[in-house]
Amino acid sequence: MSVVHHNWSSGDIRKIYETPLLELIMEAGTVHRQHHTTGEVQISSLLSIKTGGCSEDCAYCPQAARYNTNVEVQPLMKTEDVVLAAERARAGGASRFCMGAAWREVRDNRDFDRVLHMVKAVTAMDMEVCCTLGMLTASQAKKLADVGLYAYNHNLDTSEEHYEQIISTRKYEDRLETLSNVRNAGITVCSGGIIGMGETDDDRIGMLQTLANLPQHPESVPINALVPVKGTPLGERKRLPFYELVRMIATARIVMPASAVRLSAGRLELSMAEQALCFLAGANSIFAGDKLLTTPNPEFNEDMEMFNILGLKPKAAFSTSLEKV
Ligand code: SAM
Ligand code: DTB
Ligand code: SF4
Repeated sequence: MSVVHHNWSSGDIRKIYETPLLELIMEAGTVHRQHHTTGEVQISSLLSIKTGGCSEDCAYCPQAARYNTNVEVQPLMKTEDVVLAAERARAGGASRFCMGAAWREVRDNRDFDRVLHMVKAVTAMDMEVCCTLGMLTASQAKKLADVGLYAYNHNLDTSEEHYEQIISTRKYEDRLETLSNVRNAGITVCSGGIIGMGETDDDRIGMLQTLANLPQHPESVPINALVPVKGTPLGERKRLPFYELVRMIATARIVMPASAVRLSAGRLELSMAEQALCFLAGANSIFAGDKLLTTPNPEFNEDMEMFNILGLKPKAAFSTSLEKV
C-alpha cells in the first residue's frame, strides 16, 4: 500500500518520473487502485464568470489585457445565469462546478459579494463548488468558507525557478500564501500546473515536489497541457507530445496518491485511446462541456460516448478517496 507522505526529495520524484513509460503507467495504476474507486471519473464543469481584461502578464493566458487575443471582455455574470449554467452542468452528470474570474486578486467590493451569493446558491444544489478568482487574503478565504465554498483553485503553474519566465506581475510566494490562506480557512485546495511551456523535466519535477511537500496535499491536482493561443507569448509553441502528459499524470498520481488528478486543458487534441491511458495512469477527473474558460474543449456528447465505451462512471459529489490524506 503506498503511503501519503510529505517529504519527497527531488531525487525520489525524478526516479519515478524517469521510469520506463509502460512500467510507470502500471505503477501509477496500482497506486490509483489502492486509493480510489477505479472506473470512476469526476465530471467537472467550468464557467468563466468574468472574462478577459486581466492586469496580469501570464504568458499562456488569453485573458491578459495586454495581449491581443480574440477574447471578448465580459463583466461579472448575474447570479441567476450562473445558477442556470450550474443546473445544466448537473443535468449532464457534473458533480463539481468551477467558476473562474480573470482577476489578479479578489477585492472587497460588490463583485465579491455577488460571487459569495453565487457560491451559496450553487452549493445549495449539492455540487462541489470551486472558485478560481486569483489571490485571496485570509479574511476573503474565510468569507468564502462561510458561504460553503468546497474548493479553491490556484495553480502553481510551473516550478519556482521557471516561474519568472512565465509571469512577472506576481511571485511564486504570493501563490503559496494564497494556498495557505485557503487551507487555513478549511476550504479544500486545488492546485496544479501547465506543461508544454518550455519548462525542463526538472521544472516539472520541482513543481510536483512543491505540491507534494505542502503540509497537506492538495485534494485536487489539475494537469493542463498548454493550449497555445494566438496573440499570447506562448501562442506559437508546439503541441506537447502526448507521452509527456501521461508521464506527468502518472508521476503526480504516485507522489500524491489520495488526491484527484485532473486531466484538464488540452484534451481536444487527444484521442480516446490516449485519454484511456491517462485514466489508467491515475487521472480521475475531466472538465466536460464544449468550452473550458475561453478555449474549446471536446463536445459533451463525445465525452459521454467515451464514458460508455470505456465503462467509466461519473463520480458523485463529495465522495473522498479510499484513504484520507
Ligand atoms: N485569474 C485566476 C488565476 O490566475 O489564478 C483564475 C483564472 S486562470 C485562467 C486559471 C488557470 O487556468 C491558470 O492558473 C492556468 O493554469 C490555466 N490556464 C490559463 N490559460 C491556459 C492555457 N492557455 N493553457 C492551459 N492552461 C491555461
Ligand atoms: C485549471 O487548472 N484548468 C482550468 C481550471 N483550472 C480553471 C482552466 C483551463 C483554462 C484553459 C484556457 C482557457 O480556456 O481560457
Ligand atoms: Fe489573469 Fe489568471 Fe489569466 Fe493570469 S491566468 S492573466 S491572473 S486570468
